[in-house]
Amino acid sequence: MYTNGALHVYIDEISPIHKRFKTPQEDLINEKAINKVPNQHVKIEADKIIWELGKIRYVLKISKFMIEGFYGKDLTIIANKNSFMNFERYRNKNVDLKPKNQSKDISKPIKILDATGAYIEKNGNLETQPNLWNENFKQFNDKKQFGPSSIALDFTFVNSTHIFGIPEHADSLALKDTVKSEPYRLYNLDVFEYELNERMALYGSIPFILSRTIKKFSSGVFWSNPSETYIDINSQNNDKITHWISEAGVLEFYLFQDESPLKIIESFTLLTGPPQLPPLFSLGYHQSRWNYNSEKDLLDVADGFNKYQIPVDVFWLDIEHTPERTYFKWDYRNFPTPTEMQKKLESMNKKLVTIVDPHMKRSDSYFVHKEMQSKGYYVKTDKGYDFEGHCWPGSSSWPDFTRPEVRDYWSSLFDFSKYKDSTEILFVWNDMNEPSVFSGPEITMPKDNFHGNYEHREVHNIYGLYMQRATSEGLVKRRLGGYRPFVLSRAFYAGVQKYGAIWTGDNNSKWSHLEYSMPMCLSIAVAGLSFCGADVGGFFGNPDTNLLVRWYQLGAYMPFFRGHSHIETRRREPWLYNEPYLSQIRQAINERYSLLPYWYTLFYIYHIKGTPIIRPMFVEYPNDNIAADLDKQFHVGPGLLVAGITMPNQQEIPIYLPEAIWYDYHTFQKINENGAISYKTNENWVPVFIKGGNVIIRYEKAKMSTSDMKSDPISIIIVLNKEKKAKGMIYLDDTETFKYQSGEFVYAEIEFKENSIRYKILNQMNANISVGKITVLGLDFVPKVVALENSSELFTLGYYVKEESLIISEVPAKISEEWTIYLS
Ligand code: NBV
Repeated sequence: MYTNGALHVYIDEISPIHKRFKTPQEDLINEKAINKVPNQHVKIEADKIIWELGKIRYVLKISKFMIEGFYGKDLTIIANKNSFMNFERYRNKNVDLKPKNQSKDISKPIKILDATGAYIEKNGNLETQPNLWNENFKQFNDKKQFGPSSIALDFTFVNSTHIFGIPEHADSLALKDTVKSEPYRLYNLDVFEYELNERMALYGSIPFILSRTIKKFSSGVFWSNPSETYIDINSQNNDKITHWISEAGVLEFYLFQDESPLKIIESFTLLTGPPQLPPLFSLGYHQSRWNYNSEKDLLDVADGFNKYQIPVDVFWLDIEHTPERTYFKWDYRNFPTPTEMQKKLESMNKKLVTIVDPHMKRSDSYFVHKEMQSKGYYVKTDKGYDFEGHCWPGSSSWPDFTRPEVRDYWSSLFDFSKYKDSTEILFVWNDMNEPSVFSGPEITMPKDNFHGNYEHREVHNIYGLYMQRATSEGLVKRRLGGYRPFVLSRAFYAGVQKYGAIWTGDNNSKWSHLEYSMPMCLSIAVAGLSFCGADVGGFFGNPDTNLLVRWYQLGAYMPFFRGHSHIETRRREPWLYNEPYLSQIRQAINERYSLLPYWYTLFYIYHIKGTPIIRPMFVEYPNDNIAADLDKQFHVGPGLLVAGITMPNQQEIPIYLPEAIWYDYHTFQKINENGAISYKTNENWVPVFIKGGNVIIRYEKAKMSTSDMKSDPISIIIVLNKEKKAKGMIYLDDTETFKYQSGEFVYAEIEFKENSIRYKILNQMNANISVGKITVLGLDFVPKVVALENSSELFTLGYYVKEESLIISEVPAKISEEWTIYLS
């Protein structure tokens, strides 16, 4: 048991015929975030082992192998209550099944030892049991060289109203019963034009479930297994019974119990983290398309953003920028001077992202292929040859990212000397890393391929994570450890928050896909990764202007904000649309840029505490039964509530505002109702509310990129709650290096109470950034004097009162100094 309240359970065969794959502890678990509880917290009784820490207790009943988790007196989670535990031991083909001294008469039942080690009676010819040692699927044959090796277990969430997690599925946030439908499947796949409202597998997998109970406390389970996994869900009485079945690997899981869902998300996020603190530019707007066709095309687009005064930080180049999809190289016919192109972008304070996929073209003139081939770094077939499959470049092979030496080699490819014409402003996008293999079963890698001694089936879901990790390490190494990386990945697994962002893949230009981008990213955020977004506008198809504008407005409130589209779609640069659409898109992006100080601070808190940035309603309001069902509105940090507009021409939308004081973020109007309300929409924005008790920090004016704004004054909006109090944080650093790790950052608390605003520094750095305008909403008196006190003097400030807000326009204070403002 760990001091964060988690119980780690790991079961393997004692002397197996083959060693099973167990994700190396150091690859998955942040040893620094956890400590084992000392021995005095562990008691051993006759048939029991008990672990106890504060309110959290786990009891293992040894003979039944059943673990009960208690929070105080309440039972919250039970492992193996239904005895679904299954551990198919490796066996030699036909040997265990051949009964000794038994009649050869196959019409009589015979006793056999099954793979779980139990004797069972069976009829028939056992040597021809179908699919155990060989399975055909369409034109594919899975050799299953090691035979069956599945594992299974049930977890019962006691008194649970809802369970959440196990992304990635294009489905509701709350998980559904699967009694009458397919189970949830976790198997990283490149799915063409995925359907909504489905439990089928998508690009990423995080085997983590969180339960919401009738009371406030909560429990969770992390099933640490990267092989194909199915989860069945059955609600019975007040419980949710989940049955987990994985095809291979060891039986390893972590149980969690804590006082709230938020705490469990934090524990899981740190356990498999910590989340990366991204460079600030990556929180800006990203403009992408498959493909910007040439240097000129890309630079024209960059100029367009300037000309039309639309902020953007990053331009993206998809597969067509390479010669025949050989990554780390440029198609010099269309991109003759990539370094010059990047210099121009740099002079505009912009960045570039290029795509680097895992399929390596098998061509003798491709240096990466030659090196990987000669070093033996590719995934192998069962015969020990390099696996060859078909993908974008034609015949391809795939690096075995599960091996540390292959990851080291891969990361060395990002060195400026190897990745020719890449510069310091170039960052990376890892697509197709499920991995997608056009010629493979289900468009992925055959399960009977080999990674060292392990079959691909054992490591499938973690392959993409290892690739993103190697890429991210490469970006750090190329600048000698000084600068933070940015890597977007399509495939993911538990722990992805350490390496970068993900997006929801190839969505469609439909209102329903805009709608599902919310539950999809929220579910991923519950499972530890907040840095998520969907292709704004939809990847396939052409959105009409109404849909595109609404998507920008919502996308601006998603952690990863990128417009992207398929090669066959019409161009979508914002200025290709008439007014008012162009202005509306600009306004949405401006809104994102003005809130960057708030976003960046949330990312810092996420980085140190694991607190999710986008939060489902049930996380913020664990006791509110209505909130538990909502997934089309969500919190960004504690202070903002955002609702997507998911249908065309909606004049009013239903919104649920839990008990609190709320203000409309755009108009600063107080909302005089609570509960389920119908809210009048505005064509210029989606509804955003500020919750009383919070402080929102922002820039008054958006500029053309994050770096153009990083020294600008920061305005403070204080929204009082019923007690006339509010609190918020601010975090600032140099936005791109690792110097914050040695203390070079400002972290401060802004608190309103007893009619004064106190700015208290928790960590200091010299930063010449001023405090901008201060707005206080919800004051119940008009002050006669407003005075500011800093370390040396006390002076009065000018202010005015407008409707219900007090505004102090000029505040002679700095973000890096302590000060207090008194209202009297
Ligand atoms: O590299 C091309 C696309 C990319 O634009 C998209 O974002 C990825 O999800 N890629 C998939 C491959 C082909 C998609 C049909």
